Amino acid sequence: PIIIEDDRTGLDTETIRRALRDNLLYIQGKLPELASKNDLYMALAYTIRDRLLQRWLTTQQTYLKKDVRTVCYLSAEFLVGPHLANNLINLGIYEQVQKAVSESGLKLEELIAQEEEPGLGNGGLGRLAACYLDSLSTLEIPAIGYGIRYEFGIFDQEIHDGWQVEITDKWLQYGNPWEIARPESSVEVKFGGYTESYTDENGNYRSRWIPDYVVKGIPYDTPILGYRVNTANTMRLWKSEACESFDFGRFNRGDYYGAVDNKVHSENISKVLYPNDEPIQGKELRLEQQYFFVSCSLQDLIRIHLYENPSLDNFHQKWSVQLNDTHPSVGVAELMRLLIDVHHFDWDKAWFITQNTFAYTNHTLLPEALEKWPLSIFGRLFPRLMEIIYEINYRFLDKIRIIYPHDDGKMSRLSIIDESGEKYVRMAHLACVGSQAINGVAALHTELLKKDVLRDFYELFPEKFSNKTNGVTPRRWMVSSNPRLTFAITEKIGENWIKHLEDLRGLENYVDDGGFRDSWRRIKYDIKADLANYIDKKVGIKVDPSTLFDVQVKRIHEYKRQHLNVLHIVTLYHRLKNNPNLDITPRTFIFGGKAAPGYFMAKLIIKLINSVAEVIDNDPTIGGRLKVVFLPDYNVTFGQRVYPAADLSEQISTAGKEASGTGNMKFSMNGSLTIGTLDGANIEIREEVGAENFFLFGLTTEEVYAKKAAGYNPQEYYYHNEELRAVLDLIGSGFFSRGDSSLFRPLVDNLIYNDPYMLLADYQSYIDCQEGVGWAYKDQEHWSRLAILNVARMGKFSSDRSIREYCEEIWRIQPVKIELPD
Ligand code: 26Q
Repeated sequence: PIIIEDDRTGLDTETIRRALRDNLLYIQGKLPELASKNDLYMALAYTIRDRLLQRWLTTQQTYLKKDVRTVCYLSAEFLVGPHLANNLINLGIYEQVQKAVSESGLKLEELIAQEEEPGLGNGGLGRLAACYLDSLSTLEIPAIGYGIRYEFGIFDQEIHDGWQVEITDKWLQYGNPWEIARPESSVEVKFGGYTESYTDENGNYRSRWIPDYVVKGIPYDTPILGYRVNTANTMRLWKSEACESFDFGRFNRGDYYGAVDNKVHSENISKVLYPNDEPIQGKELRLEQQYFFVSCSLQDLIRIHLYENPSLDNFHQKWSVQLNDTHPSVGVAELMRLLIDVHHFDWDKAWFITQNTFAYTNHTLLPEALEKWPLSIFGRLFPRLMEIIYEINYRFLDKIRIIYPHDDGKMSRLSIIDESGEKYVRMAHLACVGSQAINGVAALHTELLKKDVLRDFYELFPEKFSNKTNGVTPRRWMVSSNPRLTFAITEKIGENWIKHLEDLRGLENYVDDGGFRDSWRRIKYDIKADLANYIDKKVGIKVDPSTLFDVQVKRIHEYKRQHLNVLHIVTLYHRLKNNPNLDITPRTFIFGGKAAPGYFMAKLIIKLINSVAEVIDNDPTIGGRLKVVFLPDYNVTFGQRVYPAADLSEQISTAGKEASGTGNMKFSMNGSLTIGTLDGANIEIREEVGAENFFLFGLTTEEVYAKKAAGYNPQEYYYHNEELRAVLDLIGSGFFSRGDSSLFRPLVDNLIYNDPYMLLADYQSYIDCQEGVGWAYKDQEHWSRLAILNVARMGKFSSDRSIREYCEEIWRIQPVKIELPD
């Protein structure tokens, strides 16, 4: 019998070929001869989406039928990256599609490159949420990710004359084939106005919120398919719209602009992602964004819950809601409001449900990066939530008074309201009080939380605290981004490691295999050559793939110390100028990263990198031994290109400042070695790969604290270290800025006179360590061994491991198998 597969679900090459032609004609409206690359991409994307839909709908139906316990991940950011390649890999149809596409005269890789990535996040925190969605689906855990469908994501970065220029990210301009709008599930969110109390028909006192305006939230759903399973969970992002497109009351009164104003403001809420990766003071719209998506999401959960359950009494038994940092922590007050005002629970029962529903992940140690909102703004936007927060705080402090009698310091330190000056709502305190679990994102980070930032809360409820070291998904960060390495590994140890990353251990058996090391090196070289071509195309700089590729890609921040890397580069340059025949290991320094648009020092660091790059590139005495490249517009797509091509990964933050870092894991998984401080997850990476396979330098957290306490004076280093002084003076003199000695003055002066991130204290240790790196690289056989061992020992850093820990220790949720109907 001839079996003809369905055009929407069939996975063989012939069916996919037919489906592609069909979608090109009927969705894009194009004949093959006139189709653009983007038309073909869209046709392919729809072809793949069709193949996700059956799995997605079956998954959702199974969840409903079985009434499962579900985790709900609330995050203001989801930096998912391009979908196409990952969906092909997870479906297991990459080769079939490759063949099917070839008849269009294009390569699959070109179509994959056509996809515009959704930049709905700033950096680590948003990307972590995306890795977690991948692992949740792969582990067959019932889950839903809720966030904001920003019309404009993180800005595109251009470099003009060495400076960062921000360009609007128009990711939706050609349409988004991966999402489905669900206007029938819209919800309404209140803002402003006032509260009043009333007596209901049963004689109960109640409060109600009479808002100033109401905004509509429309959900847009994207399927997140797991690796080689049928589970496809949902990422549900909310778009804001005005409730009525015109306010006819106002319109008829002749207030045309007033009528349109409301519409404009409502639509602004989901308009743009704030491009800051730390809180910004008092930006009202940001707070509206947070409440908007949290209220939409909780109302949505309640609606789903009541579809299957007679009441909300068991809400906490069916849902575990994870707060990705404090950005959604207003949810604690909002769930209380919904339970009390809308569903008529009494306080104690509502509080019990709320506390048992939420869990909170902290992602920062910088005290200045703890989110707080002026009471004046908070109370005006959410008058009813303000009352509820006061009540939560009142009852909380009542207990504290009993535990710590006469300790006013304790009371004011723990209070949800900061009353030390202008009054603020402390979002981390609200999250801690309203959650059943609190976690940090790396072992050191969690320890420091307990000792420092959240110390009083730890003393109060130690049982709530635990560590959940971050992880990243090997599907995107190895299989999809590094197919050559994936093939080489799988050839030796099979493909189980893709779902069980600990199995990479099996590679240790091949470190002594010279042939394997040889092919390992060849693969790395080829990938570096590809990157070299890309660099030439993008910025017109020729780099040599046989040089050591020394890479630092991440947001630009003083605590991440990209400028310490620059000090090393200038040191080498200075040495070569003094001694042109010096034997050094030729290096290519590659930087990438965006600066928050208002962060002057970060932008100056970008300018410095580009200025140093230009001078070195034009200096014939260097003869290509040093190259510096700043690649504009670092994003997920570029990350996938650069991690596999790196020899050396720069993880050089001041100890105690980087909560975890996740780029550190992506590099190491792709066979690059790390130079790093004892900070965040670096510590655990070093523990896993072995001290002898990690380039360690710098002060420890304790030493940083001790030095600060003893009165750190960077000038001592400046005056006592001749080479350091020469380097700083060179930068300060205008040598890299066409003689303009004022350009980098703020940066240099800040280091000499202030140096909050202790670059000068770590300088010599870093330089010496880098010298060791240079020597080690000269012994290629040795280097290859270290690289292979790094990959072999990265099992711990799969986000699958992180998610298993969350499931077992925080969410108490188990996998649910999804069976497709035949
Ligand atoms: C908050 C309020 C107002 C405006 C912006 C923000 C905001 C937005 C983004 C605050 C912080 C962020 C992002 C923080 C972040 O990315 N943190 C990183 O999280 C990673 C995942 O846990 C860690 O690996 C990094 O160490 C940490 O810096």
